[in-house]
Amino acid sequence: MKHQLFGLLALFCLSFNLSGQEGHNLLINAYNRASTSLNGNWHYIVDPYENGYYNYRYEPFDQQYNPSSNAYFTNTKVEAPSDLIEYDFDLSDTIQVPGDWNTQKEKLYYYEGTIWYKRSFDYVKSKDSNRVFVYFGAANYKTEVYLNGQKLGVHVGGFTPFNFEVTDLLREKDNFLVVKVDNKRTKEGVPTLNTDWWNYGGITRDVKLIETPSTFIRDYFIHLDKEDNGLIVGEVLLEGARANNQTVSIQIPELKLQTIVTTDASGKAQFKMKSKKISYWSPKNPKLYKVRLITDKEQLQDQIGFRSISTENDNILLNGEPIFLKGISLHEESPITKGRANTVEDAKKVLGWIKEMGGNYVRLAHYPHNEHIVRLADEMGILVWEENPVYWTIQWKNPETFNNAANQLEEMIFRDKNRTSVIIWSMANETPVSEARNQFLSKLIEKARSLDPTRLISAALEQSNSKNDPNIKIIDDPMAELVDVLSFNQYMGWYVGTLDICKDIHWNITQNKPVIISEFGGGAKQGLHGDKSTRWTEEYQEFLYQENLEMLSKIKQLRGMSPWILVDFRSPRRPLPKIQDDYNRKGLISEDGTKKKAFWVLKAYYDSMK
Ligand code: GCB
Repeated sequence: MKHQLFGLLALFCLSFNLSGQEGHNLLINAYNRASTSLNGNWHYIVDPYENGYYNYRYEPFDQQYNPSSNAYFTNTKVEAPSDLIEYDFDLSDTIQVPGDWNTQKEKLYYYEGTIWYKRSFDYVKSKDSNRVFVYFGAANYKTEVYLNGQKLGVHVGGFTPFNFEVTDLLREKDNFLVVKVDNKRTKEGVPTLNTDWWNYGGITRDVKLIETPSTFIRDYFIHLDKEDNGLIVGEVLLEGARANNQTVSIQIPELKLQTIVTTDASGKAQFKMKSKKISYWSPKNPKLYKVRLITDKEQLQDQIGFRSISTENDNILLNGEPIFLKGISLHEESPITKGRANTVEDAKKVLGWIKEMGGNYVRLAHYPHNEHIVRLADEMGILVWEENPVYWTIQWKNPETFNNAANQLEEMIFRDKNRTSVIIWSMANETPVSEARNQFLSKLIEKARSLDPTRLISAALEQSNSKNDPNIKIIDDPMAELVDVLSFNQYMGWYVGTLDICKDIHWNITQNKPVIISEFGGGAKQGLHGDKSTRWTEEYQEFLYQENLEMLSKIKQLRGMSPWILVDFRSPRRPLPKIQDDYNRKGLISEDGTKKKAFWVLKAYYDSMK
């Protein structure tokens, strides 16, 4: 009976999930679909005054019935010698897509504003009745997309994918895709004006055309049942004129599993498959299974692992066993190009360092990173914390800001819900407690749980001093009640006092939950040596790690950590010449890939836990 009830509950949750995601039309598993890459050199025009977007009365061209030929998205060409057109994409410089503009062109290093991109292409569909979508892995921050002079839509948010259908606009020859990307920071944005990372602009991830049948698999979510780890459960959603009453076959050949389901009136179907032979995914056994979804028109393949993740009192349980998360934080910066990362090679390098350090866990801070790294974490057996860019001081009372944050959260969960390595969705980082903020975050948590009831929820919170003794730290943030894992950042010996204070600090954590220290650390310029009380030396940072690890080990609920940070990263808040030179120096590895002394301290700590 209990089992049946859970089954019913699970079904309810599943259908709730799908209806919760009808707001956007993202395609699941864009990574493995039949597609044509539009990566490469695109022409670009730098437009700080948004001259190609607004007329001289500051009215947007794309909202006018007959837009002027000076509207850049029309890509108008001079035809007669007397024509006045003040731009020409094809005579303009080119830039690599994907890629941030700041590190590709010296004059764009500090640029924040609009850049227009244009790429022309021919395209012949493999079947006349097929549909085509243009898919962007990400562009920072606000993107307006036009094909052949028609607006496809707008996307807001710098780190999540979006796609638009182009079936009716596409022609076989001479298509032109024009993309306006604006990375100006705004007060109401997510993130807002103030961050501690470089505001890399541009089309920073892959662009491609995805071709699907007229009715196609738009979404699926496949995972281990929360209650019964011998059961693989899932849901699938078809979209198109013939989405209802269609059969979908789901197969996991290696487990000899196959089930055939029929979609309901809204194109959805749920399924269950039982197996006694599942080899559960874990850092020691990063086993992925080929999963196939087949309709009469389409076949999609994915690689999915099966594991359970839960908490029990102050433990984190992976496949029912307590685990300690030996981690590190990471920004999405390439150790190879030193701009925004977006390649498998970038991901291999940084995740390789984490393995070398004895780690099993990464905090992808402070926004969703590219899909390569999450898929590689699946393969390499590295557990992942993914984070929504709600950072510091968002406009908590602004409903538009909330919708934006909720939308980015939804897109992150949508893209990665089938990635086994992802165990924690983080709602926010270091946000100051207030009634409005509490409501904002509570609503995000509710949303995340409805979209994905299978993973843990957290947020990097802040700590406070206890009333009687400033050396006793507590977590009195009301969000502590709502999260599954209690995480907080602390900077003893760097922003708070010097290193001698670590001996006196204690935490009095009253919540019966596992604790992850989401950040601690301090800066060191690689190659700078001195005594351990001299800031910026490798010795100071080394000592800071020794003292902090000893101090934090006394927290009895400590179940993991992601010190700040694996690699030095660019930040305009860090101008100190000769030391910082635009880099936050809290990395254990310099931007050139050289390890600092503290790397070995953390490695020794993690190795000692084997
Ligand atoms: C923090 C932030 C992180 C900063 C770091 C620092 O608490 O969460 O984004 O980069 O401190 O280095 O100050």
